[in-house]
Amino acid sequence: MNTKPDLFPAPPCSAADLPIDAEGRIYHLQITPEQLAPDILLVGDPGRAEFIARTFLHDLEVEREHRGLVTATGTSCATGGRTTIISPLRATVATSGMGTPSLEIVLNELVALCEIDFATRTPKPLFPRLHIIRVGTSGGLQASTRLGTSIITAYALGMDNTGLFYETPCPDQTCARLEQELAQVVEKAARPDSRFRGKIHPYVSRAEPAVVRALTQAAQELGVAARTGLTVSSSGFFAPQGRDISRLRPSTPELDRIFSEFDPGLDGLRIENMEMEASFLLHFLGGLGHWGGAICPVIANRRDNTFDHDYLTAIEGATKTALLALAALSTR
Ligand code: R1P
Repeated sequence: MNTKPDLFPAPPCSAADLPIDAEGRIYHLQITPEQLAPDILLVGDPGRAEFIARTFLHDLEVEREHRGLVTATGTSCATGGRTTIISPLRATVATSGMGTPSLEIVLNELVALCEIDFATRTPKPLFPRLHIIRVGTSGGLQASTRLGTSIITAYALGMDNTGLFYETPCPDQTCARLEQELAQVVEKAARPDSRFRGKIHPYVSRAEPAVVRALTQAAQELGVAARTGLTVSSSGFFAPQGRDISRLRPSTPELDRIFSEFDPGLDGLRIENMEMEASFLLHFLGGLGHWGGAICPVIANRRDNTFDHDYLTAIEGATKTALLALAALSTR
């Protein structure tokens, strides 16, 4: 893959812009370019990354932990499921941490490991396309969604502002239309006296359609309960997701209800879930020509106020689905 031939030759990245240690490892993830596989599972929780590495990968080439970020590369040979056995897939599992600020660090480093020649600190003329699927937890926004159902993201609505720092063209007309409509919805939802009314500007990103198809097919093959829909990525867990537990008033209350009632006008697709990372993942990867997707089981339903503390089975199902999808997408 070579996405930017017109920008060559590019100047080397400085040591301050791209910190690399004496062993040739990138600063936060502490792995070398050779230790990254182009097929990647990305999870928020470092414990989940360790669990996936232990349970689904063998012949580990590397397993690092630095600043709460776990990164491991190994081989996945079977997704389990009913009858589906896949041929060995070299895969990396990495942690994003919680929220887009941490994810922004991790994604930039994953892409740099893929695209930059660490010896010269300049872009490689050729590099493989990355396939990165987020396996996360989320809150369901539709009352009909049972706890444990995996939501496959078609579009993400970015209520964070991390994506606004990266210029990318709108991937399609749907993104452009939704951005306009959501700006009005969010402004209207703000308290009339809020000093922040009109200052929250959502951006909309699209999952790579081939990844959505691969995840949907994999879930069907494995018998994993899944729904496709839109995902709201919030800038926090409490007020940004409509929760009101502190003594400060939320500037924009009831965002969970407002998003659950919004009709995106997409053949019956609804806003299905809320989490904190899909927006930037899809925005950043889409702009670079890498492929991104997200599958996030619903562990709380915000419409009927239920919560499932025991969501490991749902995470296992989503992980197997993501690995099977990666195997189908892989250009090995
Ligand atoms: C909040 O509890 C965290 O859980 C969700 C949110 O996006 C946020 O990161 O995802 P993970 O379970 O992948 O961390």
